[in-house]
Amino acid sequence: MTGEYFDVDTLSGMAPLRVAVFSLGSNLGDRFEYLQGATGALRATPGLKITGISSVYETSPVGDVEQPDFLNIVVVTESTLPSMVMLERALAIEDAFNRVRLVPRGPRTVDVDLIAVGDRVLNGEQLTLPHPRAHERAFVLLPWHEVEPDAELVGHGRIADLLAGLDVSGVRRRDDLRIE
Ligand code: PH2
Ligand code: MG
Ligand code: MG
Repeated sequence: MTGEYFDVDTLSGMAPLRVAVFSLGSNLGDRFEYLQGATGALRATPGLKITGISSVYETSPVGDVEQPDFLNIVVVTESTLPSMVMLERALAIEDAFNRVRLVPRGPRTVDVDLIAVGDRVLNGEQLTLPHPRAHERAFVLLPWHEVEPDAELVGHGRIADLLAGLDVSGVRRRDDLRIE
């Protein structure tokens, strides 16, 4: 057993209620429907309560892979679930929506990334918290900031301050779309 599976409060032994932040992205097929479906699957997760969903953003692809634009959203939740259980749920949702992994960081029907779980810091084999690239990704921070303007990304400070140093021109709000 690794430490990844144990994130109970060491003092009380109880599972703490924490804010867990997910970033969802799609750039293949019916992108909006994939985001809607994956959000519905998060909503149907026992022990996970959605407290906020960002607007939908049309975003230029970040990284070296040439690929179509993404739709991205951020879903903010509250949960007492261990982070690894949330990760496993995210991966199961990707599988359920026919995620295929042809190119690393390449096009996908739906990507469900666990960005942060409270102030948990973890460098596990399967899970790194917070997400190792979240602090430099406007397509994560801008939607997150819309839902939680005062949020902090543990180890990196306030997301508002992080955003001030980023180019956000590739992240465009789609006011014609809304995830339920
Ligand atoms: N995801 C990636 C790589 N690049 N670019 C945008 N705009 N949105 C994403 O969700 C995204 C990306 C790997 O997961
Ligand atoms: Mg990703
Ligand atoms: Mg991913």
